[in-house]
Amino acid sequence: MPPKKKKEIETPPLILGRLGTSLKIGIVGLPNVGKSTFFNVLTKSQVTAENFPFCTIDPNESRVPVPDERWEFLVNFHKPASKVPAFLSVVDIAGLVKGASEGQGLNAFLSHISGCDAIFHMTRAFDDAEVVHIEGDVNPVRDLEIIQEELRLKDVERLVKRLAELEKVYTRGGEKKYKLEFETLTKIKMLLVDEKRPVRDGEWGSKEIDVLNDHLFLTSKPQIYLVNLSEKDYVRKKNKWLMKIKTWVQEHDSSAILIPFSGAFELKLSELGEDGERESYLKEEYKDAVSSALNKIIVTGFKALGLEYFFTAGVDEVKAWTIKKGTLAPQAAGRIHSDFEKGFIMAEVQKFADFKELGSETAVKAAGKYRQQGRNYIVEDGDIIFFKFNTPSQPKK
Ligand SMILES: Nc1nc2c(ncn2[C@@H]2O[C@H](COP(=O)(O)OP(=O)(O)O)[C@@H](O)[C@H]2O)c(=O)[nH]1
Ligand SMILES: [Mg+2]
Repeated sequence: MPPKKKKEIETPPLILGRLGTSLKIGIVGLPNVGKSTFFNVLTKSQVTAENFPFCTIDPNESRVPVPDERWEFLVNFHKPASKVPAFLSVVDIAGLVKGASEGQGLNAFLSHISGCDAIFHMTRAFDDAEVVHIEGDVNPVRDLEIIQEELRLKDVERLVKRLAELEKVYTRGGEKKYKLEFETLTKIKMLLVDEKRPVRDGEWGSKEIDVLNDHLFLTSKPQIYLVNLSEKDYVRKKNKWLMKIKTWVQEHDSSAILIPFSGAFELKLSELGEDGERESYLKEEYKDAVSSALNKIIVTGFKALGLEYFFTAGVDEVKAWTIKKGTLAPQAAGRIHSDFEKGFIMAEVQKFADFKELGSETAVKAAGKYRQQGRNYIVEDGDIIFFKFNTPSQPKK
């Protein structure tokens, strides 16, 4: 058999951040803002609800199922033997204190953040005399500044060190190989050091993104701002800091999402039983006007990692397969098995909305909406896919 000709495949646009799909989001903030409480609630409520034994990776890291009505629908439809949702990996990072970037406090904080691909930046807007505030009083805007500055200083430290190394290489005639890195880092230096702004504020070409992805600066990581309110404030949707925090985020991270929540309220909900206790509490206490913010937080975190998923669905299994946004069909198939990618023939795709509306695969086919897609198809979030492939041992027909 002659070797198969490799067809040119379009490469998806470069994305800022780590490759692959095993990405994590870390909870970052000052001590005593409610990070561990939130982490435990997330882990507990989501994990015990579905009983996925493999969720807890270590005491500080957990895989939390990503809630999705489409997945629920498919599970209810097929009643499969095995059901696997998508997961968000969340890391509870110990509180960052002022001076951490200088090695005061623990540098481990920062290396843990380095290991994460996005950040839940948690800030405390609840008053509680019982809970000591590390800076003396509640002031979430100041706290945002403190964390932001520590992250920036850590980036500066790393940047300056690397630039010094590059300068040495330069004097030994290594200009060519390191030109792009040197120029990109010099540009970053202007931003980080001269303008005191985060890396995410820069505009980067695809070659520069290549360099950035070798360094993965802390201030280039997407952040979601979680504002921890008292139950009372969360319920009445009012808090004197909220507007100020919004303004700060607007000015410092304009495309970022801010989510108010209440650790105390979520904790209370998580302690209520599964069998309707939670629902009746919300109904009796709040006439269903208030609900948990956890689902929104998980989904937003997952998206911030640049991840999405497609489904495979049948009576054996309904499963969400996590991919990077912009993944081509053969690589998506490769998530299931490498043979699927090597022997890729086509992806048979149904849109979830069509499946739900029309009620069955047969109906989707009859409506002409069951599509056969080739190697250049970019998989979309929520696609229901059946891959056709040649197994390597099978002679090609
Ligand atoms: N009033 C109130 N206390 C909270 C809340 N979340 C956490 N705490 C308390 O604040 C303290 C520190 O919480 P923890 O989650 O360990 O904070 P971390 O240091 O950011 O991980 C504990 O005593 C918690 O019980 C909250 O939403 N409201
Ligand atoms: Mg903690």
